[in-house]
Amino acid sequence: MPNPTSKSTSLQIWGRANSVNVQKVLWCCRELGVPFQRIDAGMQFGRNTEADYLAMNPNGRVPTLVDGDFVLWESNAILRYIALSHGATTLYPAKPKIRAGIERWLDWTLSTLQPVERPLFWGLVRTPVAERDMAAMQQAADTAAVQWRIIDHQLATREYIEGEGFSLADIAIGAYARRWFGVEGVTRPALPHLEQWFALISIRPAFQEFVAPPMS
Ligand SMILES: N[C@@H](CCC(=O)N[C@@H](CS)C(=O)NCC(=O)O)C(=O)O
Repeated sequence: MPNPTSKSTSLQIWGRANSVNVQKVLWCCRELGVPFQRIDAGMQFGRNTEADYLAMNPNGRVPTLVDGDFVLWESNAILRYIALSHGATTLYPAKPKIRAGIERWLDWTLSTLQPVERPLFWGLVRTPVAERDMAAMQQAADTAAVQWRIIDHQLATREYIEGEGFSLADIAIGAYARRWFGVEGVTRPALPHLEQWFALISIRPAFQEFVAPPMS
C-alpha cells in the first residue's frame, strides 16, 4: 500500500524517489507548493508490473500521476500538467514563443539528453565497482559532453535555460545535470556556463530535497 512521503491529498505520484523522472515531478510540485503523496513503485519496490499499475500506465514505467480520476504518464507531460493546472507563469509561460522554447528543451531532454546520460549513470552508479568498464565510461562521458556543451552554449547569454526566469526547462535538465556532475571516475570538459547555472539551481530548496540526495 502507499508509502506517503508528503502530505496526503488527491494528487498521487507513483514512483521511487531515486528515479530522475520522478525527481523532476517532485521538484516541480514543491516549486509550486502543490501538495502530493508519493507512492513507491519501480525497481526494488515492484508494483509497476502489476495489472492495476499497468492499467494506469501501460508502459510499466514511473512516474505515473493520479489526480482524482485523471491519470497521466510521461514525466514531462506531467510537468506541463502540474504547471498548467496551478497557474504557473514563469515556470511555463503562456507567450507562444517563450513556451515553445521551453517545450523544445523538454522534448530534447527525453529524446537527446536522456539516452546519452543513461549509460553513464547505470555504468557508474548502478554497476558494482569491480564490474565497471572505465574506458567505456569515459567514452560515454565524452558522448554526453557533446550534449552538455550545447546547454553550456545556450547558457552563455542567459541565466536560465529559456524564457524569463527559472522554468520547467531548468527542472527537466537540472535533474540530469545533478547526475552529470555527480558521477565520479570520468573526466568532464570545463563548461563554465553550465557550472554557473548548476550552482544557481542546485541551491533551490526543492532541488536539495528531491534531486540532491545520494544517487542510487
Ligand atoms: N519517458 C518516460 C520514461 C520513464 C522511465 O523510463 N522511468 C524509469 C525510471 S527513470 C523506469 O520506470 N524504470 C523502471 C523501474 O523503475 O522499474 C518518462 O519520462 O516518464
